[in-house]
Amino acid sequence: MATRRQFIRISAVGAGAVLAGAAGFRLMAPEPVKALSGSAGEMLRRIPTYCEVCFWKCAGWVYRDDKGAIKKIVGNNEDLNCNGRFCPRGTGGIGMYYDDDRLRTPLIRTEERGQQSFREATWEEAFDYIAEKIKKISAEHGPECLALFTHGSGGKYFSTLLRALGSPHVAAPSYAQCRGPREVAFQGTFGETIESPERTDIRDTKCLVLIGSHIGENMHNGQVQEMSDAIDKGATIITVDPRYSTAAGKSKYWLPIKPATDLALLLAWINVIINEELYDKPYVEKYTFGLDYLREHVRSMTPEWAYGITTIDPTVIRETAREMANASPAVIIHPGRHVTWYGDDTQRLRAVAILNALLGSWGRRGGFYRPEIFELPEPPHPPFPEPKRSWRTEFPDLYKLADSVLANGLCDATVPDPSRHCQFQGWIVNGTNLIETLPNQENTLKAIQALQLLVVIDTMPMEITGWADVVLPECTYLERFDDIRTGPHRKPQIALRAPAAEPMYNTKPSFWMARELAKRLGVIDYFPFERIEDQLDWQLKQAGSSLDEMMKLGVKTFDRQYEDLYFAPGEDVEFYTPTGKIELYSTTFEEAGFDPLPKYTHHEEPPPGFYRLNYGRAPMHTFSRTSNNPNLTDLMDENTLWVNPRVAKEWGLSTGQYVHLVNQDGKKSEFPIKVRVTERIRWDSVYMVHGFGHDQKKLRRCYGKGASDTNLITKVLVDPLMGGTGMRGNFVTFITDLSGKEVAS
Ligand SMILES: Nc1nc2c(c(=O)[nH]1)N[C@H]1C(S)=C(S)[C@@H](COP(=O)(O)OP(=O)(O)OC[C@H]3O[C@@H](n4cnc5c(=O)[nH]c(N)nc54)[C@H](O)[C@@H]3O)O[C@H]1N2
Ligand SMILES: Nc1nc2c(c(=O)[nH]1)N[C@H]1C(S)=C(S)[C@@H](COP(=O)(O)OP(=O)(O)OC[C@H]3O[C@@H](n4cnc5c(=O)[nH]c(N)nc54)[C@H](O)[C@@H]3O)O[C@H]1N2
Ligand code: SF4
Ligand SMILES: [Mo]
Repeated sequence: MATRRQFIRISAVGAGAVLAGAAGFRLMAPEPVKALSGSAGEMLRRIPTYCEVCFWKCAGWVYRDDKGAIKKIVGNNEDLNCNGRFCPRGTGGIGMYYDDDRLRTPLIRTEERGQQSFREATWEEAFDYIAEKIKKISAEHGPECLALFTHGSGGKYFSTLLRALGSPHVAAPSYAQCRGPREVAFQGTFGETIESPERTDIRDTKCLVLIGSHIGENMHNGQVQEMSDAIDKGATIITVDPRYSTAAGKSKYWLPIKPATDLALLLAWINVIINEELYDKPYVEKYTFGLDYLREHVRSMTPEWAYGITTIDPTVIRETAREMANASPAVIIHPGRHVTWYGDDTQRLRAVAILNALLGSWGRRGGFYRPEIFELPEPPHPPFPEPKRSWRTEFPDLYKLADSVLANGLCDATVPDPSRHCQFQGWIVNGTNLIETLPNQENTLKAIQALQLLVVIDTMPMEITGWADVVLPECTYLERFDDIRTGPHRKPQIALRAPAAEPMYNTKPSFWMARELAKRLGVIDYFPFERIEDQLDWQLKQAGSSLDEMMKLGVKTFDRQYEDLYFAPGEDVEFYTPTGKIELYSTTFEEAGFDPLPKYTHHEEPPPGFYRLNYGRAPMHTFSRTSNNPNLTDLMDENTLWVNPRVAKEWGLSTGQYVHLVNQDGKKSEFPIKVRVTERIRWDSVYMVHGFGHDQKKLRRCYGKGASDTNLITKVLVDPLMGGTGMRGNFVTFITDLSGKEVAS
């Protein structure tokens, strides 16, 4: 675009999209047909899938009737991620297919007399447009100036496309906006990462410590089930959270910590465990490096010291430390998942890792097991060209411990800066609503304005699509094949996703889109199979299965190939760290110029009259991807603002009343939010569920419902070790005087 991009509400587009039978698309016969009685006695057939409503990827069966209508979706009993049970979001996933606000046909941005709008386009037009722009960018700036942002299954194929073109820049928000710090911290300590699903052996644990990890609202399926089983078997749950979460309600101890002070609590626990000699001595002696340094480091970090910082009673700190030690080694100090909070997150998670190491839980039953993953061969293709530059070239001294591309890093490297040689020119965005996902929306928009090309592949007209030059409508996960799921677990397992219906409207799967672009860009060799079915069949046959077999089974479990699930007594274990030991003292961190032992640093506190903005998950929604889902909006259609009664009294707020919020930088919420007065949140914070407050009118069910936390996250506390974006350093206050027209509902 020569001119500045205008945000386009997709409602401007006529509704004349074609309902096309996609050429070349063939539904696999669901063989053998598992018959099941429908409500009117009709026969239903089942097709295997794995869920795309969140990234736990539970495997299940989709049932459709004789006329091809999708009726329901249930868990696959053999699946290790879900054990036959879907969560409410997964069950409601059918709503993604039936949502009549879905994207229907490719769109291209056009401009007439200064007014931009989308015009409906054919797939050929859309691909030609994109290919021409990509060729131009590659010729003028190098292919490295192309970036892919992706979250979800189809990203795999666009990643192949980008790497074939010569760009290494593939980023997922699930790293720098989510679990990156924990992976870096555990890698530095144990030489291995946690990954997803987490290797936590919750089902056999005797003590589970949750630090800002709210399993129960965080509905990651297998974990929730295992936690409930552990509780039934008498496990102690200790929850550290400024909010009385669902998990806190199931806990023996709830520690309502002052936000941003967790590192002090962790260090005090380490202090108690070392001083009272509660650690697993043979384990620590055999497997770890640096106990003496650690002992010296935490010497003054007593529970009394931590009390002054965290507001947690020293007696409780000692008691909970002893609870953990009593359960050792069947204890888990949970590494958490969305851990980008205050910018010292990697160090906080180092303390978590150290605590687990002292208690001997890594590699032990009821602690952390050794997962195995099924290695499925990739389809043969030429080697990827060696990129000449990477984002690292532009930021050589920053984020040295980052082991993945940073989504925010790519965004920063797109904002024009005369001191940089390489500036990103083209973005492909697949399955991530960057406007709501990356903190500091102003920065995201600055980057977007500097692009020559923005392609968005999505199923819904989300905020990000409004900024695209080309929108490519993907069919939902219920209408397509995708890569075989191979995630890590107690046993290696694979799962198939097959289409249960033909793509609605003029929508297509990512595999097909990426391949069509590859044809036009001269890199078709990287996509040796024309049809994804044939690729999957080839891959499965290499592994001793086949597409036919997987259509019948849905999931297939294999025997473990390598080590046992847990360390054998006295086993010699080589850890993938520089010392070959579990590093209580991290030589990797030291080498990179960072603290080898975690230090507590004080974080800014809310100014008078302001409250820390805290946010999290609701059991029936996933970020913004479900907020328009008809089945799930029935369960929850807006978020609320949790306010402590003391604060409510001071401000004269009552439950049900709408307020606006304004943050420390004067940024105001776009839509008002309903107050919920509750003791379940500390007086220094307010809380809301992430994923609401959409400003795309075409999202008819969720437009203007509730507030967006991202709107108010203008301050970002970046982790100097790996670039994670801490988002919990924002403070808000209330605007109670609403002019009636602002209230959305
Ligand atoms: N303010 C704030 N920011 C956050 C968080 C927070 O809690 N608060 N959480 C952070 C965390 S932990 C994470 S993991 C990230 C998650 O960030 P994202 O993964 O970006 O999450 P969503 O907002 O759900 O965006 C998913 C997008 O994918 C689209 N989509 C759904 N299904 C498909 C499909 O089959 N194909 C395609 N092509 N698109 C599809 C949806 O319509 C939506 O636009 O956000 C991070 N950012
Ligand atoms: N239903 C549902 N489940 C999901 C998702 C979803 O969208 N919906 N998303 C999935 C994804 S990608 C992720 S990453 C996970 C995220 O889930 P989690 O990692 O469990 O955590 P958050 O969503 O960040 O929840 C934050 C919790 O931390 C607390 N908290 C806030 N500040 C502090 C603090 O300073 N100290 C302490 N100790 N606690 C604090 C909050 O009160 C809240 O309870 O959930 C996964 N599961
Ligand atoms: S946890 Fe729920 S939403 Fe996530 S994959 Fe499993 S069933 Fe789907
Ligand atoms: Mo996440």
